[in-house]
Amino acid sequence: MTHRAGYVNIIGRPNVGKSTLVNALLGEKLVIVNPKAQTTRHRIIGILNGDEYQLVLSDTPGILEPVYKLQESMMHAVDEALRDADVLIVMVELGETPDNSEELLRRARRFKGRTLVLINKVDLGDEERLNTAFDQWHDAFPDCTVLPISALHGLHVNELRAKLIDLLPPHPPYFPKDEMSDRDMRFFISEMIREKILSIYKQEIPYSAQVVVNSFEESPEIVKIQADVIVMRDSQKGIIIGKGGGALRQLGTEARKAIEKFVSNKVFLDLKVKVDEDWRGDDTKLRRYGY
Ligand SMILES: Nc1nc2c(ncn2[C@@H]2O[C@H](COP(=O)(O)OP(=O)(O)OP(=O)(O)O)[C@@H](O)[C@H]2O)c(=O)[nH]1
Ligand SMILES: [Mg+2]
Repeated sequence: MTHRAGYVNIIGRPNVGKSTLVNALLGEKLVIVNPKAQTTRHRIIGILNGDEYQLVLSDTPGILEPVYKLQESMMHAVDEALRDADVLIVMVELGETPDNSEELLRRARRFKGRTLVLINKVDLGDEERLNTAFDQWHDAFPDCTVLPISALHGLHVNELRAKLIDLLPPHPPYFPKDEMSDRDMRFFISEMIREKILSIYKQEIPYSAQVVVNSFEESPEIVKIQADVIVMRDSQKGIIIGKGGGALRQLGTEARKAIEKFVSNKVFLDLKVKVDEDWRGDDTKLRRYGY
């Protein structure tokens, strides 16, 4: 049999469940997920390997009107995913209408290949709402398949995976067949720490913070990690640390537990908090941090 491989790239507004779907299709938690919008900041590739196929999934940041430079870089990641997709998944959530998703429509319509429109979070509505959504999205994308799913509850995810594998063109693998992502361990560790920042801190803090893993030393007994949490202002540093260091301790403990699960080993995590003024508005700084 000929080998099949291709890029299935997922775009959609913030918080509709793109990253949840990537994890569900992979059958493993690779990318971070959070109820707050703008969780994903990069294009992240997740790879599903079979004997005769390689499904390359791209998770992307949610589509928005960029206000600061970091968000501009996030939209570049979306546009890059539009350029190399074999199959495009346009993900929307129940309740979202084509009228309030202009930016998404504009981008999706630029793509000329096979497009699937997924209506996610159908577990949150009844049949009537789903029918309305189905009609609206079908009208907006008359030539595309529209499918209802629940990425979180696994509804129609197996059927979708089979369909995507079916759509892959004949092609040799793009990545070594034992790889699950294009990103390295340090990236995923920094993301796990950022995920805890998203869940522990309120308001602007998660949007002003980023994480750099400076060292990662692995031995059979323990993994030693040193990472910096970088914020934009002194006042934010104070909030990250918290009264008597309590918030930072909580962050360190929760992040360490998540990383231990990921690396299946004991972890010693040393977290420092630093200020790098307006890092998310400065091109040079963004590049240095990998955006
Ligand atoms: N009820 C319900 N919630 C879901 C479903 N899929 C995802 N969610 C939730 O929606 C929230 C956002 O999920 P993410 O996967 O982080 O969304 P995203 O599109 O990657 O978001 P950004 O990275 O911010 O663009 C999380 O709280 C998920 O648990 C679903 O099928 N049903
Ligand atoms: Mg995401």
